[in-house]
Amino acid sequence: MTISPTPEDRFTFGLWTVGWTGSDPFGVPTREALDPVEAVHRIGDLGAYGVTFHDNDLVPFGATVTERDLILKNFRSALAATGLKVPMVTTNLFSHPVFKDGGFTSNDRSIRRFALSKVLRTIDSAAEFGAETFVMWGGREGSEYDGSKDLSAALDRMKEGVDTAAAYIKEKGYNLRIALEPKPNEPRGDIFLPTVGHALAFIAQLEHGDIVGLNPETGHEQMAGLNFTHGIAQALWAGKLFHIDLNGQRGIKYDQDLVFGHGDLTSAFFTVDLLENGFPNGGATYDGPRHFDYKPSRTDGYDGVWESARANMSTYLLLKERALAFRSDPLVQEAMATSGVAELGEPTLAIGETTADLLADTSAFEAFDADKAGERSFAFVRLNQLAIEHLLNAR
Ligand SMILES: [Mn+2]
Repeated sequence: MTISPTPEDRFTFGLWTVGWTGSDPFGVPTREALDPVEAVHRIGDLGAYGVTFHDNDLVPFGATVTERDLILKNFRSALAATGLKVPMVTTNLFSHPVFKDGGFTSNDRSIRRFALSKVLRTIDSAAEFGAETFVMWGGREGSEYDGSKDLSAALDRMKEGVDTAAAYIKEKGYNLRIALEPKPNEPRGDIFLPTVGHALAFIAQLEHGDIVGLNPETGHEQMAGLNFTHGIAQALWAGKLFHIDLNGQRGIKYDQDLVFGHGDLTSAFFTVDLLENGFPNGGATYDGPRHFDYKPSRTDGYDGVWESARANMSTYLLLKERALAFRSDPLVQEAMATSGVAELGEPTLAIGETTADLLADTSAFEAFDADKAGERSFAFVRLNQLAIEHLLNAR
């Protein structure tokens, strides 16, 4: 079964995804470079809603003003012809050798000033394209050797960089929010703000944290052995899921950037279940673009590039259909009730109940039969098997 996406599904792709030519630390590119104009037309034909980019995906590092203007003119024409939107823009602070020790946290102050200036210029560009999210992935912000960095100063400089960018957005009156993208390692041995949790704690320390949130990526959490669905759930709960990067990853290893669902499929099912159905007992929901940050395998030619772009969207829609069927199945609803899923939505204390009231409630303690309560079967395995059977379209 193939499901065809439409722009209403709000699927978006980075230019660097379908445009990845296959170069890796061990080999040269396996595909010719892709013109951004062709990329826009191709993903538009496949039913995508929008396209995203790093500044240098579009305008090469060091391009002249004339070159820049021509590239932007052609790109705008492609957007106009296809109707594709640009919901997110980001800055490349990692490819050029100048960023080998980071942008915001390089030990070299002149490089930090260059990086910050590059970010502010990209923010202007993002606003011109009508983007609502400005992603910051600090891939080079980190270290290999703990003695090479004053870690407190590095966090101060990271805070300075993000707060300065956020203050600039406010000063200009742009309709933009910043989304930090955590990653545990690669390319640096250890990257600062390695997980969703670290980033949320960092945002709480910012002066302009109100417009700073998260852009969690499936593979980045899974590289650290963490549960991606739990990560986006906590970001949602904190009101900080500003954007999302969907892809596939098979366990704790290098960043694979596989097609969404081609890694941990059960996890992908519950990710889509959360994004589409929300929390069982209500709460914050996500209504932003479904952005794919993947790499078409370097084993494949351009046939495989377009097949993989289509596969991301098709897999998402299949999982969406399966997740809707899962939640609407009366048997699943009964199993969820048996498992106490709704019960967790009830506050532990009654409305207006004090700690004194709780301590005075003998039924909660003195008369509470812990041994009996300990005998309850939560029947989580049955509930999960129902999820698996729905995932397999066996129900
Ligand atoms: Mn990745």
